[in-house]
Amino acid sequence: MNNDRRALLKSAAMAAAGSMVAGNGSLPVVRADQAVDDLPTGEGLEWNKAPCRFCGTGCHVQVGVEDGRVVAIAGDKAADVNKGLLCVKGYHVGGILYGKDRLTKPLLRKDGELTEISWDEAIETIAQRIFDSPETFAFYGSGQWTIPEGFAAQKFMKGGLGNNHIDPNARLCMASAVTGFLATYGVDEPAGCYQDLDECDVLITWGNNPAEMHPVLFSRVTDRRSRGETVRVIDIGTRRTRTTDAANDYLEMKPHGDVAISLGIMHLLIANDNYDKSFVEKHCNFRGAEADSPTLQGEAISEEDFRKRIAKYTPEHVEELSGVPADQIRMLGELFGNHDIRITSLWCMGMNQHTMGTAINSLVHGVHLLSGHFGRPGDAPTSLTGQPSACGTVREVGTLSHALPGGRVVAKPEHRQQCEEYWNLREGSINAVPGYHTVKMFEQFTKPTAEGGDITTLIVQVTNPGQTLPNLNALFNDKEGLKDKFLIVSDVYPTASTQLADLILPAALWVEKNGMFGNSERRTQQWFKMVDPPGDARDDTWMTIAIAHKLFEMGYEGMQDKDGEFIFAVKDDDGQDIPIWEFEHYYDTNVDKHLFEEYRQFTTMKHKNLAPYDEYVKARGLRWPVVEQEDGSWRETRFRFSGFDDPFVKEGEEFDFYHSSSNDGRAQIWFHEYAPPPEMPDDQYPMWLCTGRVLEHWHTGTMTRRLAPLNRAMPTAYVEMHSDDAKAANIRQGEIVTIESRRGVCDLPVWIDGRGRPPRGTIFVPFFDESKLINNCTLEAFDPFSKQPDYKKCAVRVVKKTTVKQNSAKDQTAKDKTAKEATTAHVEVSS
Ligand SMILES: Nc1nc2c(c(=O)[nH]1)N[C@H]1C(S)=C(S)[C@@H](COP(=O)(O)OP(=O)(O)OC[C@H]3O[C@@H](n4cnc5c(=O)[nH]c(N)nc54)[C@H](O)[C@@H]3O)O[C@H]1N2
Ligand SMILES: Nc1nc2c(c(=O)[nH]1)N[C@H]1C(S)=C(S)[C@@H](COP(=O)(O)OP(=O)(O)OC[C@H]3O[C@@H](n4cnc5c(=O)[nH]c(N)nc54)[C@H](O)[C@@H]3O)O[C@H]1N2
Ligand code: SF4
Ligand SMILES: [Mo]
Repeated sequence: MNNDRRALLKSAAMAAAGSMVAGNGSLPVVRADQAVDDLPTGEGLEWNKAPCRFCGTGCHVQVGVEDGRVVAIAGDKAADVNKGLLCVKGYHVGGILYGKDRLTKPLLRKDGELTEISWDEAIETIAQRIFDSPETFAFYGSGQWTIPEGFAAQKFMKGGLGNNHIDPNARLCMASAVTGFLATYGVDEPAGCYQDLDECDVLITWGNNPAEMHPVLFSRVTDRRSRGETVRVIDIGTRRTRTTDAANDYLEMKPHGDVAISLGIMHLLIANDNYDKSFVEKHCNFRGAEADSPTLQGEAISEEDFRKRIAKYTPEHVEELSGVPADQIRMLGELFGNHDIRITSLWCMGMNQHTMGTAINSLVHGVHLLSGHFGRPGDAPTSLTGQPSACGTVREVGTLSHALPGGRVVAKPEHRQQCEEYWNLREGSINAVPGYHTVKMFEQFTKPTAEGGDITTLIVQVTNPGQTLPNLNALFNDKEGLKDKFLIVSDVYPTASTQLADLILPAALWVEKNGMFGNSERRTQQWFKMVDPPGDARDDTWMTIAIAHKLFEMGYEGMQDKDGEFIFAVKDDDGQDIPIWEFEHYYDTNVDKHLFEEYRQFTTMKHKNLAPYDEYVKARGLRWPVVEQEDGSWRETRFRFSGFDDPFVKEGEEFDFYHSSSNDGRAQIWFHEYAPPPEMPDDQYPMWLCTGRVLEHWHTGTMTRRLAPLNRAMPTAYVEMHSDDAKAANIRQGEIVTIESRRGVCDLPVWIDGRGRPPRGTIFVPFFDESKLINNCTLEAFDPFSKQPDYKKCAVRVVKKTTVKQNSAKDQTAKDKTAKEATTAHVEVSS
């Protein structure tokens, strides 16, 4: 590729960023093929495929590498997910490798100062702490782990240490989606796929904002309009967003209004007798929560009982609970009652970060089942994943504290036994008691040991809890000063988490290593290492294996299998160990491939069958279940449980919920009673606080804030406010105000009539800005089944800065920390 073309490609991406930030409703998508119609090689430039590092959409990019550096990014036209399109983050993804302050050396805190140490010392320090107290060690991981990274951590903890204290940030993200799927279908993950968006007549977004959070996916819908197709978008939310701008209808609800709305739709389907009787008779049961100690399975209830319970959710009652006018509820009821159209529902954090998360997920599935809007292309209840591999790594590999690979759980003896067999471990190696979920893990870590805080060493990989846990003052900042607690953080940049770390491990990032991700539509994707990591940065999988091997050398029994072999042993053709625990030899073989082939065995029990590694090398991802055909080729599945596409549906059946929790091939239509949010505005804290994201930044901004165009486009967090609320409090545009909750404070500039527009009584704050930690204020209350906390609603007050008084010493610490971080937050580099 000559320099002109490269410049053109780059300027197209810049222009894209520019046009994006100008906002005014334009869609955050540019076409790769407007910049490049082919991707020439030669002159040392080589292209290779990789999934984008960012969101769960799972776009594929083509990465151009020259002289050992990533120099260009293009959308991948061969990829079914994005067909050559990328959003601004995707176009700039290559630049994330080149921030000036990449971590390049292990750093140990000695007398308060971070000091460079060797990898040997780092690995030894960690292994010794684990050796001394294996049961008080915990692993906090990520939906941004690659599949092999998660699998290695899982095997190390649950297989090697017999310790189930491993949980990922996806607990904060997808846990309620998982419990919703389990409660409804007996097995996790969506039945439909992205093709539903090409075929639906109506798209309902339930409190999510795909125009900014899944931009390329959302453009599949808006593009249809520009082709002259009709698709009606109905946005239900607690604030107006860019998705609202693209919607035909906007239904503004109160927090938890979604529960009432879904009950209201089901009420109408029954009352108007236009639910899908044949689908329900053949394929569904009714389910309700037990009166005492409810479980995820619940209990069977009769249709009659369901009708009685739902009777009170009339459109008028739903209006009272949700704030959405009764007529709009009737409109939704009529749409779902119409079997001639196809309806797809999408949701994400609004429904998952919810203390009724399991309930609302089940209810929306129930709306689709009861109305029969299920399992035909375009008719789908679809939970979107946020992170690039929350599905592939967390849900499928099972890196949650209660889970084992392939849909197994630690509590079931036969599941433990199967894993012990696949891993060739001694019987009884795997602990039957679930470990700590995320909130509990950090509670136990930040509580003094003498007071029962029984997690003393915590390793964090590919996540930034110092910024993203709820109620940071309690769950993270309390670690300060606890001498016997040891925090290890593996990251690529200095972060809010490395601030309190005792040991920092520099990690390889994205195409600096081999990897695999699994996206929102069950699609498993693979990429190869393309460039070297900077300095001494190393792969996260290598770190886990090196710690395991150190323990093996120290004689820790769990690191040997039944035959005395190292649990991560890889042999060469002569049966000799390849010393993959030594980084010089880590790429002597493809460790990812070994781990993936081992993992693949686990996936058939729940019919999440994966193909051999080499099939993913060839493809732009394959959607499981992937089964081998008679001719030896591998076939993916688009529509699960539907007889026309799913190979596991019984011959001749139209639908088959083959992992039904009632063991009869049926899905469960749940009834749950509406309940209000756990904390509501009152006299003292009169406003709702909602938190979330913006298009330009990825979560805590560690990567995107180091990309000059993105950082310039969105340089600071802010608080979105309604102009009448601002007027009433005499607050001006841009003025700095203090947000106070019962848990902490955060100072932010005010944005009136900004990109998102909350109604009166609600404010919204994005959490990407390390210098403005809104999670000082958020609530850690969680759903009883999923243990996922609710970041979407709590009670706050907005105080003009001049009148604020410090109300506790802890708030002062938090503010000091914030001030300190401000100096590291605005690192700008050019990509
Ligand atoms: N640009 C960008 N894209 C991303 C990410 C990113 O950081 N940046 N992160 C990715 C990840 S991990 C995730 S999880 C997704 C998140 O994607 P989304 O869920 O789409 O986005 P959020 O901004 O977290 O959600 C904010 C919305 O929650 C809704 N909400 C508030 N209360 C309620 C309620 O009671 N019920 C319902 N139903 N809705 C409510 C509000 O309407 C509000 O607009 O984005 C993914 N994509
Ligand atoms: N207020 C509020 N808080 C929230 C949410 C919300 O809606 N509101 N949403 C929650 C949700 S849904 C999510 S998913 C979480 C996300 O929360 P986090 O996962 O904590 O946020 P990230 O910024 O994605 O953190 C990833 C970290 O990994 C580093 N990193 C990147 N690549 C690598 C790698 O290859 N190896 C290693 N070792 N490190 C790497 C990045 O620099 C970054 O520091 O936030 C949760 N917190
Ligand atoms: S939509 Fe998501 S996966 Fe696609 S380019 Fe944008 S950030 Fe990457
Ligand atoms: Mo997430």
